Amino acid sequence: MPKTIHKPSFTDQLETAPDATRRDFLVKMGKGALLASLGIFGAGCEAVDRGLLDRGLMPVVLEDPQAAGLPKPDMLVHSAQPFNGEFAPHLLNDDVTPTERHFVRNNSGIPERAVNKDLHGWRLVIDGEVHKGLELSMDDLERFPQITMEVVLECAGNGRSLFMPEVGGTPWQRGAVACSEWTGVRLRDVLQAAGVKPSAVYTGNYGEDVPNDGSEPFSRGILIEKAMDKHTLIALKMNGEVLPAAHGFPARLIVPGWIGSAMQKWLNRIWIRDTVHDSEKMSGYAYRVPAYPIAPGDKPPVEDMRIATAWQVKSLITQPQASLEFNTGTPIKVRGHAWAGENRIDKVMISADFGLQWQETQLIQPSNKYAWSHWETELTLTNRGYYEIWARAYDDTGTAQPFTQPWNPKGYLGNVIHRVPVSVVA
Ligand SMILES: Nc1nc2c(c(=O)[nH]1)N[C@H]1C(S)=C(S)[C@@H](COP(=O)(O)O)O[C@H]1N2
Ligand SMILES: [Mo]
Repeated sequence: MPKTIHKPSFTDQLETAPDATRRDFLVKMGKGALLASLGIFGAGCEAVDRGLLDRGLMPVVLEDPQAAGLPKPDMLVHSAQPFNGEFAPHLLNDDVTPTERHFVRNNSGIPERAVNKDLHGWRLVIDGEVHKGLELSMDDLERFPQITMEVVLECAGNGRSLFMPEVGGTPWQRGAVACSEWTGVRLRDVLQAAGVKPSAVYTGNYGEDVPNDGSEPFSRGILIEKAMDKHTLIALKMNGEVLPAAHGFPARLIVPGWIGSAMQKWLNRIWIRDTVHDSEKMSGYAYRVPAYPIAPGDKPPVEDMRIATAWQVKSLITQPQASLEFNTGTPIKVRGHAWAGENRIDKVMISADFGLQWQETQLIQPSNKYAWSHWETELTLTNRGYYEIWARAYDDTGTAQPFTQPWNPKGYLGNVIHRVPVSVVA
């Protein structure tokens, strides 16, 4: 466990407040009075207003999604507390995903700081295996060169609802993926300013969100080589705007090609470690997959589990929308995206006859290796009936998407081909 930053939360004590939610309670008492009543600060509570909370105490975390502008319009909401929601594939047709169409995946509440866009007292701490520990303010970060990149961000559990037998966890369909434009500083530049010691192996990433059940805060890490890759960012902006509350204000990691959980939101500490990060979310079955293929439903021993890192080749059909009806002979525009973790997309094929015949689509190259590629084609169906449009992407290593979903206990890294049903009438 890290040393100073994650002390037990005073939010636990608030749970005992009679007949009031924590927010109501805070509003009624005022933050200062509340903290004083808990004996956290003495007479004065200016410490709160001066933003000293982050050093020893957890900030209050909001459980009210509306305060953070959630849910977004047309969102399929899986849970409100913590907030998790995605969009249907046909709503993800944009080349660059607008912020209001980016899925949201939270393990706990959204920090109040993020909702209030409050930078007071916020620092990004870099410590551990570095020559010089850093505590960077937003001004400090803004002085580093700023990089802008479109990057696919996809939850490791995207497609989980397609696993058979069923697995636990948020039942994501296909929409826990997006490709927005992220702006920020290279993590490498910041780590070089701190001076990474040769003993560095891994990062341990921390954020300001705290589970209210007393469990360990969500923390994951990445290999030091990935942290030093020039494409790995500490993002300060999304689609040209300051990070929205739900997406990690004031700073988050963007780790291109890797699963979304590597992209810590509400970032406030990067602990450089001389060992693989061993937080709860790096251990056991969390974000880990079997080292070898297993029979659906089997649970391999924990020592056979490996940390999930990069995504494999995948595609999404964003047009047409599922279950539309077309007339015979009318050309149907078929369109979508494809991406392949740290590899490039080579081609995307579609079939409308359950895989007997395939048609190559026109591929539009992405703006960079980590943005998604777009593809499109036209399909003409001359006979009435029920059809499924299948899309299958191939990457530049010759790997293609599977026709049936390889199984793992937590439903991670699902990349089975996308099938969109349509009917054709005379
Ligand atoms: N601090 C913090 N960072 C986090 C999470 C979280 O719960 N807390 N969720 C992670 C997971 S599992 C995913 S998939 C992405 C989702 O990012 P988004 O909500 O911006 O789409 O954020 C990651 N970063
Ligand atoms: Mo995730």
